[in-house]
Amino acid sequence: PVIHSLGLPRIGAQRELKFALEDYWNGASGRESLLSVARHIRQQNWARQRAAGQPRVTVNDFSLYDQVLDHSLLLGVIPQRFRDDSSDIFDTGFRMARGRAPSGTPRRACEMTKWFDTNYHYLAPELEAEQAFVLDPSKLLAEITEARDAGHAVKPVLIGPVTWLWLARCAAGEFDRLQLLPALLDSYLQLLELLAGQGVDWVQIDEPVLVLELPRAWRAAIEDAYRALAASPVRLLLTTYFGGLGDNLDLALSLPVAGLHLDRVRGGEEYRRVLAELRDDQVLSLGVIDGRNIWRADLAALLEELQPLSQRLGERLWLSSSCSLLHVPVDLEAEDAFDPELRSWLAYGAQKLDELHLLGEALAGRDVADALADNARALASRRGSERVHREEVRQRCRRLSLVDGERGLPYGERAPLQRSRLNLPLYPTTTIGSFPQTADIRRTRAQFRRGELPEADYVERMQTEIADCIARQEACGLDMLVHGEAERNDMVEYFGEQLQGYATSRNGWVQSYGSRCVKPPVIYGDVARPDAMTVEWSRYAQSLTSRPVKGMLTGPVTMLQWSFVRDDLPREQTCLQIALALRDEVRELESAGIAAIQIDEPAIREGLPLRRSAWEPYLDWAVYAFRVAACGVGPATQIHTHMCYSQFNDIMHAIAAMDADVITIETSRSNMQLLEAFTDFEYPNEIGPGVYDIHSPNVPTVEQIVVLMRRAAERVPAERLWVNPDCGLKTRGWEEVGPSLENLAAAARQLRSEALEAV
Ligand code: THG
Ligand code: ZN
Repeated sequence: PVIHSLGLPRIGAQRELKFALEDYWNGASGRESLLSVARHIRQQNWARQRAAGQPRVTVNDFSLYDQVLDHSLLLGVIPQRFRDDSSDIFDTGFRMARGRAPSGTPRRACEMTKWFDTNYHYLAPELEAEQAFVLDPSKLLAEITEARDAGHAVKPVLIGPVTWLWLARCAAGEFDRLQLLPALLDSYLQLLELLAGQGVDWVQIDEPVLVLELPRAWRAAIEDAYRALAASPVRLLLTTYFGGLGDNLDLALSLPVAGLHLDRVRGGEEYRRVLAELRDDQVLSLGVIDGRNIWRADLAALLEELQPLSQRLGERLWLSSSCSLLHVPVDLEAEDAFDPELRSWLAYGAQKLDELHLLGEALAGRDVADALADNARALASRRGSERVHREEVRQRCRRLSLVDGERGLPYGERAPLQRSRLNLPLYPTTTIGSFPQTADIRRTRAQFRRGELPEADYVERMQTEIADCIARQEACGLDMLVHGEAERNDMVEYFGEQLQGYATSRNGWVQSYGSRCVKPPVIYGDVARPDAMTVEWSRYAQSLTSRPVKGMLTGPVTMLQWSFVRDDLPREQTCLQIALALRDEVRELESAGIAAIQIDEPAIREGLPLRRSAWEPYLDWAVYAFRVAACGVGPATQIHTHMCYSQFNDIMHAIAAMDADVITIETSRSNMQLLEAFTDFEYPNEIGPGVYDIHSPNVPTVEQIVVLMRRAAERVPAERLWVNPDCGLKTRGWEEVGPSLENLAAAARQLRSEALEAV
């Protein structure tokens, strides 16, 4: 078989690209040093692919910020507001991504949103109804030349026309984006001809939309597109991932393309049908190594499956990861956080290339017995490990019943109990949980982590931060306070560090967007909570004030969604285990006198399966898991939840079914439009529509907040409204947060007196 890559991580093993980008953006270094770091990462990636037995290296998977943005630039699709600017074209992409760059005028950035069901964010292309496409292949061609100069044969990767169009937004009024397809295809044809002229034989063309349930017009677009591109002289590897093709399989098989890539990990045995119908001159590429997770593959099982295929197809069988390796960390060699046993179970990006290499060697009849034995040993160790299986956790899950997801009293009866306990005014004010993470806070945490600060000193420093945070909130006049989360790094990692069955890496970075990365913790075993996680911090904060302090937890679905999950247990089972651990934490907070507890679920929507037909079963278990976490408390304890970055309309029934007493949501940028989902649905419980856009450095005025809240009060009875920011404040500075929260509290006071005058 032929081994190839769909794409490699591009942040560098030590996040070199992140630091180079940020240095460039803040003027600490020049363009040349950024470009040199980028070149180095590409060269390393290509060398790795060659060392792993790949005849062609993948080119154009690299990006300084985002591959979808690069593709828009390749097609000359630059929104008008970035065109009337004579500044450097090099910075145009950064300005589109960030709203600003070292040169040029600041503008509203392009919209950023999730790449399919991953935690990676891309920049949405913005299209005009009369959009023209003007090829600018300079980046692509330069990278091809660079790879060739280093002695590599290349396989460029492009985002397919239908996927790119599917992901695009209409810049002004809505129009049918498919009307742009013919012009777009002209550009693709031109581009492919250009590549053929460069001697490129294969192009990987990514169409992950083929795993979605596509409207008929979009299926037709696929057909039109690939009929048109068949005129091109290069061979196209039509590449699909993140799922099986389902109803689109026949369509894909009917297309005049030279090869088809299928996600064997998520698509299951679907490829067997492809095998039956593959034309004699077509290549089948199978994504057999999981590009979305960090477990070592079962090579023996794969070999058994692949042997007959390899014999039958020979060089027409290609092997790769299921999807780009963008979604896994770079190299386990650069990781030192795990004990030898756990480590032996894992494969990061570089190790996945090794696994593919090994498969190729074994199928070519070479002796790789030692490596296979090593793989088998690791798998056996994982299967038999006592750390994976905890009978008491399994038993507790089995014993769960519907009543464990019930509050006992309905919201209508809980609300008065909570109101009298919490003694809150009309339009109560609160925040989402985190407060500015100052350089000092980060330094203190880092010192403690490195063992340079004794625990007692660390606790004292954090308590000082909490006291400061409480004092500032009281001074602003907020009603429900938070402790500020100075002790936390990432909202998922923090809990992953404290739960059994979870491991956190030291260098397992994965790109989230641009220069920003996350370190998803690894769930390797049954999840349990050995000790209280947040109780002492919350208890301390509550001891400092007579106002209620809200406890702050990350919900089970978000914990699951932003972690690397087990491949030996259904996701919903793991989710329930996390829910039970959180349930204990929630109850212990309640016992410690915490009267309101927030359980964040920002990822509940992105957890939706890509196929709509699978939504309801997912929502059923996701909502139940949240309720299991939340429902162990008495009716007078108020449960909050928080969601952001989401369109809520199509899952409102599930959000309501979570039955949180209060939900805070991001609304300020949409001018309360997001609130409409809640009013159309007649959301029955309390809502805090965000009135302070925390993604912007601007301080909202009292008047602006009052106007937004009046608009909210037209839609939701005032008795059920809260006043709060859009999201946590950890990325902002105190100089903005202080005045903003003062204004927020002042706006609430004004709204209260207006309400009094009205009666
Ligand atoms: N945590 C996790 N996943 C997430 C978010 C999160 N996915 C969605 C959204 N939030 C992504 N947003 C961000 C925002 C900021 C950063 C990462 C993702 C960020 N990262 C630091 C960096 O790259 O420098 C590193 C973080 C750290 O030091 O721990 O700033 O909140 N899991
Ligand atoms: Zn948020």
